[in-house]
Amino acid sequence: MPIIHPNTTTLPVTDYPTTSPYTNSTGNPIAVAAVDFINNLLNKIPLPRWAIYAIFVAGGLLVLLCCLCICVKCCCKGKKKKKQQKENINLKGADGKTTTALVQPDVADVDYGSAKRQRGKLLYSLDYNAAQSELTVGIKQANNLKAMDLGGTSDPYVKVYIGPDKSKTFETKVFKSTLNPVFNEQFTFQIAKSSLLKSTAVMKVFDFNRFSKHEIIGEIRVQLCNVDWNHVIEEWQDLAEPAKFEEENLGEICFSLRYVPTNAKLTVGILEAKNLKSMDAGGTSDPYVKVQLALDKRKWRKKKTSVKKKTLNPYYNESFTFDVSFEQIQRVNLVISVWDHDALTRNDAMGKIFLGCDAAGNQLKHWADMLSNPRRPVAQWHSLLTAEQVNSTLVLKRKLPLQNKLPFLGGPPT
Ligand SMILES: [Ca+2]
Ligand SMILES: [Ca+2]
Repeated sequence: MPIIHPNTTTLPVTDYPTTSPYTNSTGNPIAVAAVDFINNLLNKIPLPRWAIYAIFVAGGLLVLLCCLCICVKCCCKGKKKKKQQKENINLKGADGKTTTALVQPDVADVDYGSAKRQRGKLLYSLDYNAAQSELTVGIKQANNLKAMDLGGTSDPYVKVYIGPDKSKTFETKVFKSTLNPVFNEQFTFQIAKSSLLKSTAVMKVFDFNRFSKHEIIGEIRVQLCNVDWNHVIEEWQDLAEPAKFEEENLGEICFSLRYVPTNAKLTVGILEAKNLKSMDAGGTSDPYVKVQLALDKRKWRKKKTSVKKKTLNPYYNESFTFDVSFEQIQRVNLVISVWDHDALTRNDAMGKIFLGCDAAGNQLKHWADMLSNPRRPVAQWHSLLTAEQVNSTLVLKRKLPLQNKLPFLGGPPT
C-alpha cells in the first residue's frame, strides 16, 4: 500500500519520514491533523530529528524504569504481609513453648500497675447496737486515693449501704481536689440481728465530676457475719476493685417446667412473681414475663404473658408449650425475663434468669429436676438477676437460620 501524506511537501528533505505506515490519505481527518500538528511542532525544535527521538526514547525508558521500581516495591510489601499472616496463623498451631515466647510480652511491657495500682485506703468503723437494732457505719478518712482527674487529683465522696437489701444508701460530702480526704461522717441503718449476719456493708469511694459520670475509685465490702460485734471496729482497709455486678434485690419469680419426651413438648408455666423492682413513678411497675428458648445458643422461640398493671407481686398462671425434641432438649436454654410495660416509652427489663444445659446452681437443679421427672410439672422460685449478669454468662447469637427452624426446608436433597 503506497504511503501518501498530504503534507509531505512541507517536510524538509533531510528529515526522517514522519508518516506512520498505518495512516493513509483516506484516513481519519482528525488523525491526519494531529500528525501535521506534531510534525510542525518537531520542525520548530532546533534539534535534528534523531536527537528528539533519542530524548523521547530516553524519557520513555526512565518512566518505564520508575513504574517497574514501584511495582517491585508493591509486590515485596504484599509478600511481607502474607508472610506475617502466615506466621500469625502458625502461632496457633505452634507448641506451647514457642507460643509463650512469641505471645507473652516482655515483663517490662506489662503494666502490672494497672491491675494492682493503688486505689488508696479507707478508715471506717462499724458498731452494732443490738438493743436498738442499729448498725452505725463511720466513714473516717481516706488516704492515697487514686487520681482520677487530669490535674492528678480526685474529688472523692463515699457511698454507703448494706447489701443485699440496699434499701437505704447514704453519701458523704464531696471533697474537692484531694487524695486524702477526712470525712468523719456516720450513718445509721436499722437492721435486725438475724439479717445483720446475712448482710454485707458496702463502702464505695467515687470521684465526683461536674460534667461527666462519677467514676468509682474503689470499694470495700465487709461480710457482717465475720465481724466480732463485742467491740467497735475501726480499721484501715485497702480499696478493692469494684465488683462487676451489684448484688441487687430484683425480686423473685415462680414457674413450673414440664417435659414430655414422648410427644416432644416442653411446657413452661409462669405462676407468679414477688418483690419486683419498681420502675414507674408511684413505686410500681406493669410487669409481664417473656419466655424465650435458645437452641445451641441461638434465639429460637419466644412467648409472652399478659401485662399486669401497677403491681410488684403479679400473679399470672399462664403456660406456654413448645415443641422440643428429646435430642433438642439437651441443647436448649430457657431464658425467663420480667419486663415493665410502658405505654409511651420503651419497655424496661426488670430481671432475668436462665435455665438449661448451660445453667448452674439453683437454675440447673430445676432443669435437671424437670428432666428426671418427665410428664410432671416441677415448680420452683428463682431470684431474678440483672440482664447484664445473665447476658455475660449466656451469650446468645443471632436468630437461628431458617432451615433449622423449619425441618422440611432442611439441607439439600441427597
Ligand atoms: Ca473529678
Ligand atoms: Ca410501666
